[in-house]
Amino acid sequence: MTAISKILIANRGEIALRVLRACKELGIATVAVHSTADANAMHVRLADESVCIGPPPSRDSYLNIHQIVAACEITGADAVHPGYGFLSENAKFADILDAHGITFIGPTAEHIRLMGDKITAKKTAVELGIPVVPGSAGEVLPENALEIAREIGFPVLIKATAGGGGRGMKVAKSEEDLEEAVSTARSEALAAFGNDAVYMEKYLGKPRHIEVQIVGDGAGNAIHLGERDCSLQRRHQKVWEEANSPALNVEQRMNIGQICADAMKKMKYRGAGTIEFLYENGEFYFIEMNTRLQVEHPITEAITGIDLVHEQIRVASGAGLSVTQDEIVFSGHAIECRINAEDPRTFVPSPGTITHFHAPGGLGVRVDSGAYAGYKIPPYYDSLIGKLIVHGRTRVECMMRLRRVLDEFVVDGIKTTLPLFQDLVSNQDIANGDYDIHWLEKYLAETSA
Ligand code: MV4
Repeated sequence: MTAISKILIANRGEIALRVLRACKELGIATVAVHSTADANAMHVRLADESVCIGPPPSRDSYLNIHQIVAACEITGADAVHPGYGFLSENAKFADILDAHGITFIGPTAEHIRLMGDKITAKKTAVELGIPVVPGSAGEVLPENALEIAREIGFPVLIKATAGGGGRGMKVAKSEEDLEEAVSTARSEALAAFGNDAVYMEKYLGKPRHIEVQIVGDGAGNAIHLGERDCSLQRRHQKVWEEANSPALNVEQRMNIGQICADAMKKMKYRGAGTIEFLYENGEFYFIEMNTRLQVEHPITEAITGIDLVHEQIRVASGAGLSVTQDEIVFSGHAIECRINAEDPRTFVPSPGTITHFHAPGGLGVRVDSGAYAGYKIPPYYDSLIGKLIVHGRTRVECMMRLRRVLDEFVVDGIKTTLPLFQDLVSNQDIANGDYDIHWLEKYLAETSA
């Protein structure tokens, strides 16, 4: 056991606040770090201490490892929670903290590296008994591409091994497209990640994106907390997420969950993680694993009653998980809407000052946000200003509650994605749970003026 008494939160916005709340409930002191642009942010005001770590650009502040380690030394923080994004999946950061005797609240650097390389991640998944998308055994070189593609069968998808989140992906519908798809994927991968290695998969045409939440204790015990359906995305940005997936029954949920938990036990995974699948015609196909807490974790918390940040802190300190798989009860349905400071149709960012702000309330409603009336959204960071999470005993109740809650939510002075959710909550396909990963982009194209 390495007791944790003070946590530095290496993040900003709603997730910094989210982590801070968990620390307070556990009686752990908190240190906020912030850029000069965030001096008036809620995460800074609510933390026990704060340290300014640099100018507005992320690379000079929230991504500046030297400044963050210095802030730990100055304040005597014995652990760092990285939130999501920024340094949350940076293995070098985990190594550096380790070298300084500071606990990284997350997986081992080795596991972050393993899953960061998508070819290695897929090989590991196969070894651990997780079903994967049929594809190349490893890296695909231009001279071997045609032979491998013929084996897999067209259409195929070329992906960057250093990629993830959709960057550097190219579809080849037939042999004629292949050479160009491979060469553009390689040059885009090189430009984006400094690594031109690519691999190949069977292209799935109309899948859903379903991901399984797991937590491991690092000593061979692990649990799953069911799945989330994150199919409603635009340009690889999730917009609306739900737990459970409208597409799965209890048996399917417990089956895929058990496969993931068993895999995490085998690798002695420590921390929270998400195993991402494409789901088509009743089959799951692993694509990637995220070795961090995800934005949409609150919908899992809503249906399980388990605080995932509490669990992360427990396992980082060696205290183990607070629950066994048998004790986890899945209850009802939850939906998250990401409230972005963006035009609700074009998604063009809309930074500026929030003039009025009123968050909805009532049974089954959670709002995670650092926004307030008078808050000036800086233009330097992502546009997520809050998350609305609604829970109901059934999906129908959840949707009815969401409709009510969206009418109550007031954010004035800037554009937000709230009007989009008012449209979606009244849509028949959404009501039926009848959507795949392409649904939202098609809907936006069809309904644009
Ligand atoms: C795929 C796919 C179809 N077939 N892989 C996009 C992001 C990255 N995490 C994986 N992605 C995809 N991989 C195969 N073999 C389609 C996508 C994809 C996608 C996946 C999840 C959510 C939204 C998406 C939007 C477009 C493409």
